[in-house]
Amino acid sequence: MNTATSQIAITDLHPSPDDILGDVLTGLAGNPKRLPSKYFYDRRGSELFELITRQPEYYPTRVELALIADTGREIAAAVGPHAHVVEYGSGSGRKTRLLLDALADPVAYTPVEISRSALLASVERLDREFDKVEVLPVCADFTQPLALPEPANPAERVLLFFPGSTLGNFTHDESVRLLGAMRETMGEHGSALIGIDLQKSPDLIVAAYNDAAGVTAEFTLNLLARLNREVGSDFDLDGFAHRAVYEPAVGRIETFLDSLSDQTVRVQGRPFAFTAGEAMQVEYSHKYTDAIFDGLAARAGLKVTRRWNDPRDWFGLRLLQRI
Ligand code: AVJ
Repeated sequence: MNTATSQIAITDLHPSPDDILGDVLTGLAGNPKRLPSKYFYDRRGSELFELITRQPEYYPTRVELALIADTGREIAAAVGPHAHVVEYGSGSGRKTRLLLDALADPVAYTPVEISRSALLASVERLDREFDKVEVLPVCADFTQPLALPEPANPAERVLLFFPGSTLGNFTHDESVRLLGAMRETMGEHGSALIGIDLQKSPDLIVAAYNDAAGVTAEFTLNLLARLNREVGSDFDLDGFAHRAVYEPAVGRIETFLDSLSDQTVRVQGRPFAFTAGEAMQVEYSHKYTDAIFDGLAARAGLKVTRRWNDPRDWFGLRLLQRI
């Protein structure tokens, strides 16, 4: 179904709304307690994430932007002309702009995003900047396979774009399911360009998730503020502390909110007891080696056909096709 908003039509695939209360109750009932990181991105959370990308310690965004700028010609040659570019999630648009500028005559651009407001905010500027690219936003859950809208000028191929190492927030099993959904959506001759944060010196990784200005800590704690508003919980934001550690054996950042005292949190009357020092797990950010990433791709029926890294091998872009 199409909903006209200014001049851009949104294809609304009616994703089932997030069951935020159910997810919170399930997560708090677990041992250890957990909260899903997908709920970080309310309005303030998205603002704080943008601020994180400007912290000196948070290298992924800067390095990936430079990598796309430096390898744009090679990416364009590998992808081929007349692509329908489909972006998973809608970011600030900076990476999209670089990619669309580099590609040979892209015919259409489709951001896929579960939040209608984030979707609209991301497309209006791009639509004005690229008058030869048809903008066809889709409101959908990108972890599921999806039917893409048909551009007015037929595309020769689909290019799925999943930057930011957002894949890293998913466990390996979840990633295989997501890559499998991408395989369905890309079609027989399609491909996917995925940004992955690479394993490197743990000090660099730990610093990126513990910036000196405390923006990441505020970002993590904002989850509690959001839940207090949206599910009627009574988390005391001064009663918890952000802690992000790198586990080299599994290759991931694990972020926790640690309870600073014995305390009881109520969610719509239901009590959840925290002991002093108890860690509630709130986010994973997986870091990859080629062996790990290629293995996930293979389990999803995909192969890596091109790889580009920045000069220090901090961050990579991978082009995937069906096996
Ligand atoms: C937006 C998911 C890629 O995991 O690096 C940044 C989110 N969390 N600092 C990441 C995040 C803490 C970010 N991603």
